[in-house]
Amino acid sequence: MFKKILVANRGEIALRIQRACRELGIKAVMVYSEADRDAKYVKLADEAVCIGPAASSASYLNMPALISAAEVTDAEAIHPGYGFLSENADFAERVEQSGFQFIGPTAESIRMMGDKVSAKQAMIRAGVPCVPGSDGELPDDPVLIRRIGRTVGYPVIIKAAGGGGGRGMRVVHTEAALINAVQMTKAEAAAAFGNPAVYMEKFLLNPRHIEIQVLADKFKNAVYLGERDCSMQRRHQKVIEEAPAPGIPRKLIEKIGERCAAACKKMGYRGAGTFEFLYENGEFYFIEMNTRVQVEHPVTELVTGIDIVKTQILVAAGEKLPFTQRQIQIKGHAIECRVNAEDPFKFTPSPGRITMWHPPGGPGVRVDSHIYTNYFVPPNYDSMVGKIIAYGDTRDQALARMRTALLETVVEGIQTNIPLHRELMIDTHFMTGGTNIHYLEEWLVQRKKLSA
Ligand code: MV4
Repeated sequence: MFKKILVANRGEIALRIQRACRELGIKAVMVYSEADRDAKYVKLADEAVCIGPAASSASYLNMPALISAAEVTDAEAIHPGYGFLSENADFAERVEQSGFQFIGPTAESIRMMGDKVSAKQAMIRAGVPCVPGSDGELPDDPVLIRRIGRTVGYPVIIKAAGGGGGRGMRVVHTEAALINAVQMTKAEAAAAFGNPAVYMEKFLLNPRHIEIQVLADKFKNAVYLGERDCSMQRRHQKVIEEAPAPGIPRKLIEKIGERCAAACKKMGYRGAGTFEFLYENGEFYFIEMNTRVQVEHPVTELVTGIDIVKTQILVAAGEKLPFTQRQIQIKGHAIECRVNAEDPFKFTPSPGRITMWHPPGGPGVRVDSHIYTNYFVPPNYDSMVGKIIAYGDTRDQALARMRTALLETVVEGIQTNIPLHRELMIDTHFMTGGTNIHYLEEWLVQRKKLSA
């Protein structure tokens, strides 16, 4: 096992990884920018290294600074967390070439999944169901593009191979608009991602976003840890996640989960990963794979009892997965509310000093956050300052515990979206479960009209 790991991230996930290291008896080296000097996990650290100024480009995205920090502290491995360099294949490669273990998949896997065209082709080969479409990069010839459009059927969506997470996409409703839309998306993709390749898919009108968590080791063992429903999102930012997904037959989840685990084995995938699907009319359609630990991993941890971050570290160190598929059982229900430092109506960021913080507690309540009373939320980074996760035997119990947790929570000095969460936890449609990817944005439109 590693003796020392460098945590190449900030905020709640840096604290989460530090906690996993402590549990494993591993020393964690924390890195911080000048804006994060006073971070809780820096104060708590055995060792901490300043890697540069506040701007992410100069600190958390600064590969030489991170690798130097690992060198001077004698760390053996680097955990990238999520965001920043977590899905950067060049970083994974440089980490390994410098003699450190990258806690994540191989650079080759990251590269393959980072290119959405090659990711989809790998899934088709592995028998994972995908959205019907061009099944590869679109050709240049307009005649061929129109032919694909007719086969797929309108509406279609044009997506950039280098995109993902909602970046570089365009919906097309008619053949008349197709060629122009393809050219526009290609030009934007070339500028944004340095790769003009685009592909086509049938545009699904009212899907849910369901994702499957996987874990794999270096010996081609792979398991799935059930699913998460991440349909409650605004502008491609998830707001609430839960596990299991309400109303989806267990048998169907098992079938798709087995396919995901089989795909991992076939690809030689290792570490934690997430297969993202759209779910509509009882069918799953793969869209993308994430090769990192995700923000919403706690809901899966609570319903499986498996520590995903700890397992990431174990498998990176060359240990076998400590459980088989048969040993993984989904028990109870978990819901996560992301707490953002933002205006709960306008969604403008609200950084600044937290003058008071009372976290919630009690049975089935977990808080993953690095904030504290007198902590200053820097304006330089993502506005998420933590997560409140509620667990219960049933979804109704998890919801009841979440309502109590949100009622108990006090954050003063900055604005947060906690009032929004309080409203959503008593919304009848959300309470029923199974709302689609458009629900939250439609709900926000109605709320705005009612308040006017
Ligand atoms: C789609 C889609 C409908 N049909 N693909 C947006 C984020 C990126 N991961 C993929 N996205 C979508 N792809 C097809 N063929 C609708 C979306 C989409 C979406 C997906 C998941 C969660 C929220 C979303 C919000 C708007 C659109």
